[in-house]
Amino acid sequence: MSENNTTQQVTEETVQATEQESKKTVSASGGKKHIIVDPITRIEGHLRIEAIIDENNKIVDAYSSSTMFRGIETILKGRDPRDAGLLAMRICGVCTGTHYQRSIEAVEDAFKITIPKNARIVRNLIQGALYVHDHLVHFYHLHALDFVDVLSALKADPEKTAQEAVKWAKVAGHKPYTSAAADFQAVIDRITKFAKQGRLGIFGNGYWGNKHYKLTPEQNLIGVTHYLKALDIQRDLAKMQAIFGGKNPHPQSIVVGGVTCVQDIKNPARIALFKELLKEGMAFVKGAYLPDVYMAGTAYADEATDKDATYKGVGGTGGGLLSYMSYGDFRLDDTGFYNAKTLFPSGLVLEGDISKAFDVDPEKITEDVTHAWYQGDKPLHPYEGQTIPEYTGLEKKSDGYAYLKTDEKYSWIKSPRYDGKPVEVGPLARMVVGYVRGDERIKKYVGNFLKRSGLPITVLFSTVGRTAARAIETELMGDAMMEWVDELAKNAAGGDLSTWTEFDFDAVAADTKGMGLAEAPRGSLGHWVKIKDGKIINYQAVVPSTWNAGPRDAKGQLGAYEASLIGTKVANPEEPLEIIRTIHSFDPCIACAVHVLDTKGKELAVYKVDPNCTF
Ligand code: NFE
Ligand code: MG
Repeated sequence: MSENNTTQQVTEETVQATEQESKKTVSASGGKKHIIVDPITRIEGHLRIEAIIDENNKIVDAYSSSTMFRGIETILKGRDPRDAGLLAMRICGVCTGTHYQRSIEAVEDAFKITIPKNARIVRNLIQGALYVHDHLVHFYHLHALDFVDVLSALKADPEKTAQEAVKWAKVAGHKPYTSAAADFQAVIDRITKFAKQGRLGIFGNGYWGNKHYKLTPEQNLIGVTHYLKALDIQRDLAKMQAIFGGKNPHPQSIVVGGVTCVQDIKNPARIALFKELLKEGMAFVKGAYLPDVYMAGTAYADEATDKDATYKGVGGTGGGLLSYMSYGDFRLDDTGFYNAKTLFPSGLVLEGDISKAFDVDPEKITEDVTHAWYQGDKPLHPYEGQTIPEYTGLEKKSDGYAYLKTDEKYSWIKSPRYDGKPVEVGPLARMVVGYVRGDERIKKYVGNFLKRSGLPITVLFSTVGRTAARAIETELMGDAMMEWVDELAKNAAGGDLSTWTEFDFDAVAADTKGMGLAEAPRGSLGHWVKIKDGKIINYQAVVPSTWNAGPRDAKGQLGAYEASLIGTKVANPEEPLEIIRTIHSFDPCIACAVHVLDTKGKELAVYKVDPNCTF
C-alpha cells in the first residue's frame, strides 16, 4: 500500500471512529470501564485517549494515540539544506519559529557556523516572544476552562470579585490587571446575554456544573474576564514576533549563518515598539496570568498533593513519569551553540530524585516504533531514523465500536527514549532541571512561587504544578527579554550591525551532518540533518509532543501522557474532565508530533463552511 493510500484510509477510519465515540464514550466489561476521549479538543491536532477505570473510577491503564500521520521529514530529502528551515517550520502553525530555528541550527552545526551577536539576540527575542504568547494562549484559551466553570461565574458578586482579584495579585506580588467591579459586571452582562439566547458560543461545550470544578463564583468570574481580555493581549504578543521575524506565524528573517532583519536592528523605533508591546503584555502576565495561577493552584492544591492519585507515589494527580529532560536553550553569550551559557540549563532529573541532575548525551536519544504505525524492528538514533508508515488500524469489537489495538501498534506518534527511558519535557522539566542544576535565576522564580503559595516543591509534580511551571517560566522569560532588548539596542547603537556569518557551502556540503537541539515552548526539540553532495539525505525531527504524547515502547514503558493519567480518579466517567485537564496541562500539539501530508496533492477531506451560520 502506498503512503498516500495509508494516509487517506486512516483519515476516513478515524473520522468514523470519532463519530462513534462522540455518541458513546464509556463502555463496561468485567467491573472495569473503558473511557474514550476522541478527539481531545482545545489542542492543536488530533489526539485520542483511551483510559481503563476500576470499580472506584480510578484510572488503572491509559493509552495515548495520535490519529494523524506526519510526513514533513520525508519531503525534506533531496532538498538544499539552506531551504530546510522554511519547509521544516511548516510542521506546525503554533511553534513555527521554533522549528525554523532548530532546523537552521542543525544546518549551522553541520557547517560549524557561529552566528553574530545581533543574530543570537534577535533569535532569542523572536523565540522568547513566542513563549510568552504561546503560554498565555495555552493557559486562558486551551486550559483555563478545565478549572473555571463559566456558568458559575454568572452568580458572582462583582464587588467581591474585585476584592478577590486584588487579593490574588497581592499573593503573586504584582499590581492587579483588573480590579474594578464595573469591569466584572460588564462580563456578567455580556455572558448572561449570550446564555439567555442559548448561544454560549466559545463557551458552549463545557462540563459546566461538574462537581470537580472547585473555584468560587467570584474566582470563576475572574477567570472568564481574563480569558476574554487575553484574546486582545495575545494579538499584541503575536505582533512582537513579526517585528524581527517579518511575519507571524512562520517568520522569515532567519537564514543559515544569521538573520536578515538588519533594518529593524538599526531602527531604534522598531526596538522601542518591541519593548513597549512586551511591557504591556507583561503587565497582563504579572497582573492576571500569575495571580490566576496562584488562585487556581490554591483551589486545586489538594489534588497536587494527593499521593493516592500518582503513578510513582510522589507529587500529586497527573504527576506521571517524574523524569524530566531539557536540552537547554536561549544562548546568553557568543561562544557557540553548544558552548554558550543558556537561560534554561540542559540536563536530566530522573525518577523524581531532585538531589542530582545528569548531562544530556545526544547519542542516547532513540525512537522506538513498536507501538507506532511505522515499519521498524529496533530503536533508531535520529540520524538513522526512518519514517515508513505501516498502518494496522483499529479493532471493531462486538459492541460495534472501534478500539485501539493496544497490544500492537496504536499511534502515529513514535516513542522517543533517552537511554532507553521515557522522559517528560516542557516548562515543568525546564524549571525542575534548572532548579536542581542550581541556576540562580530559575531558583529565584521557582522559589518565589513556592514561598508565596506556601507549597513544597513536590507540588510541581502534578497537573496543577505543570500549569504553574509554565506561568513561572512566562514571567521569567518576559523579564529576561527586557534585558535582551536593551542589550540589542546597545550593541546596535555601538555600531555593531553584523547579522550574518559567511560560510563556504561547497567545501562542507559534500558530506556532513548536524543537529539543532534546544527547546520549544512544549519542551525539548531536536532536528537532525545528514547532507551529501549538497543535498539532504536524511532528516528527522523529534519534537516535544512526541516525547510527551508517544505510546508505549518495546519494553512496555508508558509515555508521559499515559503515565500522568494512572491513579487519577474520574468523578463522572461520562464527563472525563480530569483526563482532559491533565492532558491539557502538557499543552499538546499533535500537528507537531505528526503532520498530515499528501505528497501527490490528493484530497484528504472536504470541509463545507455555512455562510449563514450565526454563532
Ligand atoms: Ni506544534 Fe511544538 C512546541 C514543537 S510541539 S507546537 O512547543 O516543537 O511538540
Ligand atoms: Mg520525527
